[in-house]
Amino acid sequence: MNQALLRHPRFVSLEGGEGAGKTTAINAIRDLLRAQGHEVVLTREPGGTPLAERIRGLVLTPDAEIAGEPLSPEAELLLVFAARAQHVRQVIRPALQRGAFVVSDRFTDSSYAYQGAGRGLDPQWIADLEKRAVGLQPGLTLLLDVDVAVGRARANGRDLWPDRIETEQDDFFQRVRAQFRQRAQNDPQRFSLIDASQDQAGVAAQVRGAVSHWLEQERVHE
Ligand code: Z5A
Repeated sequence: MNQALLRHPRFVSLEGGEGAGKTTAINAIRDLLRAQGHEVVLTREPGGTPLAERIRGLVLTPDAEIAGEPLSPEAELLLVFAARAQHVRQVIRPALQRGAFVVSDRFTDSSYAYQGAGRGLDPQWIADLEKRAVGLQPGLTLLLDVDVAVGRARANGRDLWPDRIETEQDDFFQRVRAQFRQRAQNDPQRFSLIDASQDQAGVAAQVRGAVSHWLEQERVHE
């Protein structure tokens, strides 16, 4: 089995805590790339294929509503990777192979943050799954970083019931945020840190700037 981790130049991911504003950001990227004549595939995780969306339902539906038994952290990790294995093979790789850009609302960095730092699972296990089941990394990851309380207040402002993960306490989300920031610091070539405390127009402007800069750099290296 091929265990190499390929970083693809037309694959972009968005990461961050809840309420960071990924929806605004993803639309800004789509508009920018389409204006330059590119095919753009927008997708999300967990999910992105019919089967992976069903797995998303298992991961995010509150325990009591699914089977009345708690989902263990280990099962949660394997479910998000099962969804990702499908997503990569059914959607992401075929799109990249035909020359499209793929923009994903979350990817493997979320597993390091939520299942690794949040749930306390061994990051080496996640790294093994990433190599064996995924084999692909984004060329650019935009980390939308915002204070946990601000992001949660924005998310709670919507008229939606919290999902299984959103019912966690603040210390869980502080560990998630710290892990995202650490990963961005460790890999400045792939990550672009976006100050998501600004208003939506300000966040969209930063996102467009980061993507344009990255496209310029890619052209230089072509
Ligand atoms: N998860 C995992 O555990 N492991 C994994 O490997 C993966 C995921 C891939 C689903 O993700 C959950 O899956 C997620 C991690 C876990 N759980 N949590 N928590 P999701 O992306 O579907 O869920 P989310 O991150 O919670 O989405 P979100 O709250 O919708 O965040 P967002 O997409 O970044 O926010 P938004 O929809 O763009 O905006 C939220 C609200 O804030 C909305 O009312 C906006 O109008 C408002 N907003 C947005 N930006 C601003 C600004 N700049 N100012 C003011 N108000 C704003």
